Amino acid sequence: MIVPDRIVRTTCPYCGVGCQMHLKVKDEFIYAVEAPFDAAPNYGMLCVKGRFGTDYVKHPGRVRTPLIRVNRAEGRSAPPVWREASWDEALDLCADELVRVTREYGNDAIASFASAKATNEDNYVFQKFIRSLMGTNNIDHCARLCHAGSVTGLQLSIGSSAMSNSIAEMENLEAFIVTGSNTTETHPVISNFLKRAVRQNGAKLIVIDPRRIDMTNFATLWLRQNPGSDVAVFQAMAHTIVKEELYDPNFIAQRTEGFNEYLETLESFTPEWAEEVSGVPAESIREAARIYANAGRAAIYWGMGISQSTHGTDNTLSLVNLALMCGHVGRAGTGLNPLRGQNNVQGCSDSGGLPNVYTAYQRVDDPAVRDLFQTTWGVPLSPSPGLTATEMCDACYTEEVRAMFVLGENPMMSEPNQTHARHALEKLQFLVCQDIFINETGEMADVILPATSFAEKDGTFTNTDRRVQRCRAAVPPVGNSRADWDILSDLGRRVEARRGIKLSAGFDYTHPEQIWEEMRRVTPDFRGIDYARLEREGGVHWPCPSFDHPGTPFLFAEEFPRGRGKFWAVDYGTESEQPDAEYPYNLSTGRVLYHWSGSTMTGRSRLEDVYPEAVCEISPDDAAALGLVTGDWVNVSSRRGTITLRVLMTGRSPAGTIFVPFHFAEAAANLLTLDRIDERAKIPDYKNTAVKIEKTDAPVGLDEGYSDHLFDRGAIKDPVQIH
Ligand SMILES: Nc1nc2c(c(=O)[nH]1)N[C@H]1C(S)=C(S)[C@@H](COP(=O)(O)OP(=O)(O)OC[C@H]3O[C@@H](n4cnc5c(=O)[nH]c(N)nc54)[C@H](O)[C@@H]3O)O[C@H]1N2
Ligand SMILES: Nc1nc2c(c(=O)[nH]1)N[C@H]1C(S)=C(S)[C@@H](COP(=O)(O)OP(=O)(O)OC[C@H]3O[C@@H](n4cnc5c(=O)[nH]c(N)nc54)[C@H](O)[C@@H]3O)O[C@H]1N2
Ligand code: SF4
Ligand SMILES: [Mo]
Repeated sequence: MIVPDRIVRTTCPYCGVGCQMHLKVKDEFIYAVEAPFDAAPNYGMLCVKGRFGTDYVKHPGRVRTPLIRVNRAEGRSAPPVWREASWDEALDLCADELVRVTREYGNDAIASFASAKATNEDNYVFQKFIRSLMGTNNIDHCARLCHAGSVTGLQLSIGSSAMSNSIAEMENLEAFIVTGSNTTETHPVISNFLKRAVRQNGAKLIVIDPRRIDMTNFATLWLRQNPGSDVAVFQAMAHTIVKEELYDPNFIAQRTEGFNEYLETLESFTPEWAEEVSGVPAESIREAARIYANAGRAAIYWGMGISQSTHGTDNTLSLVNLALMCGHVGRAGTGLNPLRGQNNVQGCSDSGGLPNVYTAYQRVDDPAVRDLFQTTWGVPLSPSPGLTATEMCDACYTEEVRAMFVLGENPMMSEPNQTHARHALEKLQFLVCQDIFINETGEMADVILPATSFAEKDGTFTNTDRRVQRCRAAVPPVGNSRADWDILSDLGRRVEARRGIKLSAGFDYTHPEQIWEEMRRVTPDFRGIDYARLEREGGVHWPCPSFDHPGTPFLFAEEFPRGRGKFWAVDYGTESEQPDAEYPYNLSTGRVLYHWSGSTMTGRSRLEDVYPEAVCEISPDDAAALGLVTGDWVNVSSRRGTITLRVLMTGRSPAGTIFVPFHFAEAAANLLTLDRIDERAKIPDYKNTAVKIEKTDAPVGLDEGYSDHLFDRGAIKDPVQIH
């Protein structure tokens, strides 16, 4: 029995649930991870990633010292040759190059990705660096590829995009919809609360998803719509609610606007019409509408199946319309809940990692707000919103952007149409990546700045229900790595010197708590949260304007940030790439339980042994038509590229649609996807790509049998059951 040297309470570095964990440390090594039973939000539960997936912290591949590329002349896509450098040399090079680019091409020639993996404090310092010293608002992060469709829809209709209700309310739900969220695999601990609501409290669950995901096993009703046909289903539900007068006239009168205009646009969206478009029987649509509308309290939870679409904004608006007409928002057990993905994607946005806003969504183009930040920091700031992540990629290609700073992200795995993204980044004059590993984007960089991981630094993360929680150092940094905020502060001081300026609140931080205190000063919504309170209470839900305020587990009790909730007319239509004679199948991409995004972290953990290889999930009918069985190798091709991987026959996939996780560099789904975007949200469509499938031979030199447990030849499997 090992006796730990210490047990450190911290927050999981993977998903937005924000599970509290105890890291058990012996000889500066995390040998076990457990969860406190008495602490929200997870009350003792952890999923496989939290419990077994944090060993990447000590992986030999961690970057231990700054690296400078020596074979620049060969181009960014040549395999990198690095030399080790001192912090002074690496940071001076970054400062020189970034300042040079602003002088030669203007401030907006700099673009940057903030990090949904780094802390609030890290991201605050980063956006302050970009805005105050680079003079541009060109900062964005993976939220653009994620909940941008949800955010845009929610902003238009209610003026706020955060999840409106808390995790704690989930167990007591009466009825709820889960749509476009494979909750069991992507928010596993939340899925347990949702399943408990069904099993223990008899809550009614409606799952609306083209794939037979695990949540369907708990559903009262499962609507299996054709991919991309959500608007038709939700509008037809609204049609039913209106025709059967199931709506809430008081809520509509007191809290909303535009209902009558909306009604006029709804006439043609009958359930029978929706059945033709979506394949969901009209009667099931009516039943779903009745369950949702008749419940005293009903909530909606959604994920990427709604947001990541060329009509992600419309998908969201049509969900919001349902909640507004039934009055299912603003009370416990109701709400509009986009489940946030990354551990700190909520926090990165809250800390100003977006092109149009400073902390807590205070707009850069609002003179009063800008004045506050100019006065605090002591430097003039740009009033024009910056480029979004997807626009940055194009701007690199057209050479409007010449230098890029990537903090803890991996666009070379996560952006759509990878070949285009590669060509774009190849054109940069200077690329710096600050990460704990050299990921696929780092391989193209000029400089790598080694950051410490979550287990080696202090700070705060904000989870999906807006709960600010502490991240605490448990083990010393590997090699010469430094905390993100510390590296960025050092760089900030060097750029100040080069520009001959000194900010009034500059970059002299010695502890993240000082950064949080500055954030608090400029952000009314955070004023009631400080480190001492987080120590006492474990976590606080923002908005929290003062120390005697309890925090806000559910939003919009009195009114919406935009005043009244607005009904929006939505049209059914799609810009998605549709299957045709040449590319007859639809490719849907997404996640599996055991891996994280580009698998930079999980691929360097024990989880890699469980799930070492990409799979192409295909329905047994499609497999039969193509003469395939589980374990066969196929080439999957779109108009943009080809990947080679093995087939897994499963009843999860609907006929005509295959599913490939985007985690694996050797069969990168984003070589196939298309960079066409939703015009309002600028989000790409990761769920619809036209592809063809051809049987092929096993790649030469493959280590035979290393992942046979995934591919039980010929079997029809449920991938959740793979161990
Ligand atoms: N294990 C693991 N967990 C993760 C992550 C990870 O990489 N690995 N990433 C995190 C991040 S960043 C995020 S954003 C979340 C994402 O969490 P999810 O949104 O749950 O993740 P996806 O795998 O993209 O699943 C999207 C769901 O949408 C469904 N879908 C596909 N097409 C359609 C459609 O047309 N309409 C509807 N309604 N549904 C559709 C898919 O069948 C799937 O069930 O997960 C987070 N959690
Ligand atoms: N085909 C397809 N593509 C997708 C999606 C999809 O569903 N399908 N989903 C999209 C979505 S929702 C998202 S959110 C994006 C995710 O895309 P990204 O955010 O680009 O992906 P990650 O792999 O999570 O990148 C996190 C990086 O942070 C590093 N890191 C971890 N901890 C730290 C730290 O403390 N400090 C620093 N500096 N670095 C750290 C990791 O090593 C890793 O390199 O992918 C998008 N792309
Ligand atoms: S559910 Fe999310 S936060 Fe909790 S242990 Fe799993 S990955 Fe970590
Ligand atoms: Mo995400």
